[in-house]
Amino acid sequence: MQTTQARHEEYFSFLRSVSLLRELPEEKLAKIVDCLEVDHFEKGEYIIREGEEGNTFFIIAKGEVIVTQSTEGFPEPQEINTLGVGDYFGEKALISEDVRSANIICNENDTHCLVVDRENFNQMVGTYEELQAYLKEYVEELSRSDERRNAL
Ligand code: WNU
Repeated sequence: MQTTQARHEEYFSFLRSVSLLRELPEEKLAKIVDCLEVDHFEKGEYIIREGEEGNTFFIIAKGEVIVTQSTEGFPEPQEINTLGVGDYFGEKALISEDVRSANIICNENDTHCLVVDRENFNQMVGTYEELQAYLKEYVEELSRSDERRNAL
């Protein structure tokens, strides 16, 4: 069995490699490792459904997901993005204080996501102005691209 210490080190160095978190001070990153949960998904499983309330932020540690969204003029949600290891999602509902704006569907068996709840996300982002500004800007950009493709 893997020790807690080994698990901690593994996720710590992984989170260091996530571009969004690269600049976070060591103690912050260590705190995130302490409070994150790991969720496993199989291909076809919905990790997030658009329109639902959401209180969690995800970082992909293994596998792949696709992003789909309901769009005017199409009977089925349209595929708009693919995310892999080191990518993250779910920040928009937390930052815009809105419901989930897209579906996230697991696209590979045994996909692992690191999950951070709202409280810890706010602690991670809130005390770090650059990160907050970056994410805010990004989320606004997502809203603009939603409008361009006539998301419902
Ligand atoms: C998109 N429009 C919308 C993605 C992930 C992170 C970044 C792109 Cl920084 P949520 C659904 C999630 C949403 C985003 C993610 O889906 N998403 C998008 C789009 O074009 N959402 N509205 N592309 S992948 C992605 C940039 O994370 O957060 O909580 O749940 O609304």
